[in-house]
Amino acid sequence: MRHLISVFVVTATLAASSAVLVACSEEVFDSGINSNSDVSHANRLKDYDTARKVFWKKVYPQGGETLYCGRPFLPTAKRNFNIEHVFPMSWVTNALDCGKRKQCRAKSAQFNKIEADLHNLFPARTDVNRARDSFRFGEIQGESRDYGQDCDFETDWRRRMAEPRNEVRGDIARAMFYMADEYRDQGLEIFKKQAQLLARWHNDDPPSSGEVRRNDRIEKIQGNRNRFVDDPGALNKMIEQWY
Ligand SMILES: [Ca+2]
Repeated sequence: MRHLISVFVVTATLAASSAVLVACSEEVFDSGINSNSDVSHANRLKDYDTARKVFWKKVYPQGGETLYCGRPFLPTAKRNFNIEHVFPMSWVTNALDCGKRKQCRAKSAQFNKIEADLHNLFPARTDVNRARDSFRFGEIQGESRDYGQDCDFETDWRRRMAEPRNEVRGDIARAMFYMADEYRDQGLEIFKKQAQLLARWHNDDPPSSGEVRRNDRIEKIQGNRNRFVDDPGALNKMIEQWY
């Protein structure tokens, strides 16, 4: 009998201490992400492969719509869709001076981290993603609708420019400035003319509730937020300082 009791006590103690451990680690996670950027960096995804795996399942668990065309998709059906890096990866390889994308993946941990940042990733139609290429954003005369009548997206190959629909211009601006701000030390930047346009888009298209929910979900995964979604004024202040 005595033996049985001690086994029970040991088991109960173990169960209690692991419960405490779980509670503690959750608390550390929750309080760390808002107050300490070092802690948030510890949660960053290590590479794009890792990001791709969580992107559809955890950032868009109920499906959503593609960035440029606004085409709805269900969580189960993702044919013809892939993931767009709004801040182009070729701008990042240039800034880091690490060679082509493949070479950068092979030799730069920093590149891999930047490439995996979920705040910069959006669902896109594969063909439209390819068409955007690494063009800057701009406003293009006319409505040629080259990607279908239901897709308000235009490109200008000669001027290497892409024009997204009105509803996501602010979302795009905030993602672009998030990247330039977050990785400023690595040399990421937005040229003045592009920044002026994006600043206007940011103010014309303020953060929506969907954008805030996306921010929440990404915070749970990689531990940091796009602060411009929470505080649109902070972006205007930063732009005044930078340019
Ligand atoms: Ca919007």
